[in-house]
Amino acid sequence: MASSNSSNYKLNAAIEKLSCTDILPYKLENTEATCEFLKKVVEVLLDFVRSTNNRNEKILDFHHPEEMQKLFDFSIPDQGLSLQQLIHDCATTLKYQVKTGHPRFFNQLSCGLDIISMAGEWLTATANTNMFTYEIAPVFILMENVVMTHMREIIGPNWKKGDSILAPGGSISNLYAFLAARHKMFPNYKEKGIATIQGQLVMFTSDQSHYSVKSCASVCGLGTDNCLMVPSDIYGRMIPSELERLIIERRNRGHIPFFVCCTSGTTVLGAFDPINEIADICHKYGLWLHVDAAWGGGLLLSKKYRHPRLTGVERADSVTWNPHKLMGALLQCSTIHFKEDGLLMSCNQMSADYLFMQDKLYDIRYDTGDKVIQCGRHNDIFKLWLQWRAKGDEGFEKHMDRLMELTEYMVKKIKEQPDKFHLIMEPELVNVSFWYIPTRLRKVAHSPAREQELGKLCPVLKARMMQSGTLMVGYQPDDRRPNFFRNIISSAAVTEQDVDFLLSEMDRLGHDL
Ligand code: HLD
Repeated sequence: MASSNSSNYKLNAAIEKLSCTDILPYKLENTEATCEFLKKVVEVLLDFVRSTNNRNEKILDFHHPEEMQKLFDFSIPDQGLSLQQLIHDCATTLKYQVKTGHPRFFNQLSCGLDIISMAGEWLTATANTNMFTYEIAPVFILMENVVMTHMREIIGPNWKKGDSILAPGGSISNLYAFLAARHKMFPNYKEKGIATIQGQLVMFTSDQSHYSVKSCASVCGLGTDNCLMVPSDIYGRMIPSELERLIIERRNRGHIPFFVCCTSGTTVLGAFDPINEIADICHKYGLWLHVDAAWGGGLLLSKKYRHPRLTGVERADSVTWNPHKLMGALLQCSTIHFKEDGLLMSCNQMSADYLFMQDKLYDIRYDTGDKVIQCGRHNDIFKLWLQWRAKGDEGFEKHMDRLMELTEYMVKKIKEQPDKFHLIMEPELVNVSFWYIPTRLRKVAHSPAREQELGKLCPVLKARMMQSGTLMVGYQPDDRRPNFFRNIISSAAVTEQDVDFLLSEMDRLGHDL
């Protein structure tokens, strides 16, 4: 493949020695040379796309950091390098990059390389604008409006008039929910600060939730001890009676419970907390309900799988939903939605008068920049809008259903080979949790001691996967068990044959452990 032989990418002799100041925007007469350079970059990218989709290619060419530092010239030179050298640098960078869109990459919640969304990202890079004002991003701002409204309507009919924003990742989306909730309860906090709250604020999330929820407590001055980790059941779902018990306990201590995060799709087990029961408790005690559906939100698009998992989501006050996960939009693409309009603005607005002038040519409600605590905002909407245009709602629904079907297929195959694989539980989402059983442990009855032994093998088998470059599946421990594998099917590239390959490759690499 060309991608593994970067010397193939030869610029023609007339331009190979040129430098960045010989092309646009410096030398208009070299517009053609500029295009030749860019076409060569695109050639490098297209080869990466080809090899990402080629099952005969490895997912990665693993090297330890010290070795990689020798293989790759990372240095910043005194004198600028030639265009030819830059092309070579691009090719070498991709040569050592993990192909996260490879059909055998099952390692992360965001896997895959959606071609339309990638095309969108290329356009976004070329347009190179900031999303804070309509003035410099008119088309993108209107697209954001349309797509965010569409997503809110999918959450629930009573959400249409709400508000949303794209944020840099699910963690920051959760932080926006926290800030809006505190602002709603204590509107003076923004100006008067911590002294305005006469007591200790406390928040609640399940012990399986994303660590970013706890991080809000630290970043926003509550302290992590005031983010209560509500126990979950054996499937990883928050136990509502435990939530209520903890709320009462803290109220009795004079604390101020104000925020509950309900997780729709936990990172490890893919569990869905029971939204309706949690919403009842929030209603009873007057607490803000945030649904962190960063991972599971994609299932809102599926009639078949939405219920019962996300039933009741329309009762939330805010919802995090990351299209860069199940929906396969390119990284990153994370959204946070509010049922009530106006909160984001009143909570975060600072009215910087050099940017958000009130006397502009156009309707300044289209300037979104003052709704956020960031200033600059990357354009994450175009790639999602273009992808949604390509698929339609129907295409996304089929995509969600397909990922779930493939997961069901994987579970079936695991159950057919009980000597080699131990399924930990029936998944609710595309997370499949299991142990691989090597030959020597196949005749040993399952017990906590065997689990410990199987747990020890996970890092060894994962290391073999990375060294062979043929497969990537994640592993981790949790509160109830030692290391186990967590397989994620969230890439449109995956087929039943890839699932078969995954299981047989684990056995090939691990049978003698
Ligand atoms: O927080 C996480 C985000 C992602 C992702 O966007 O791919 C956790 C994980 O992935 C993960 O794979 O555990």
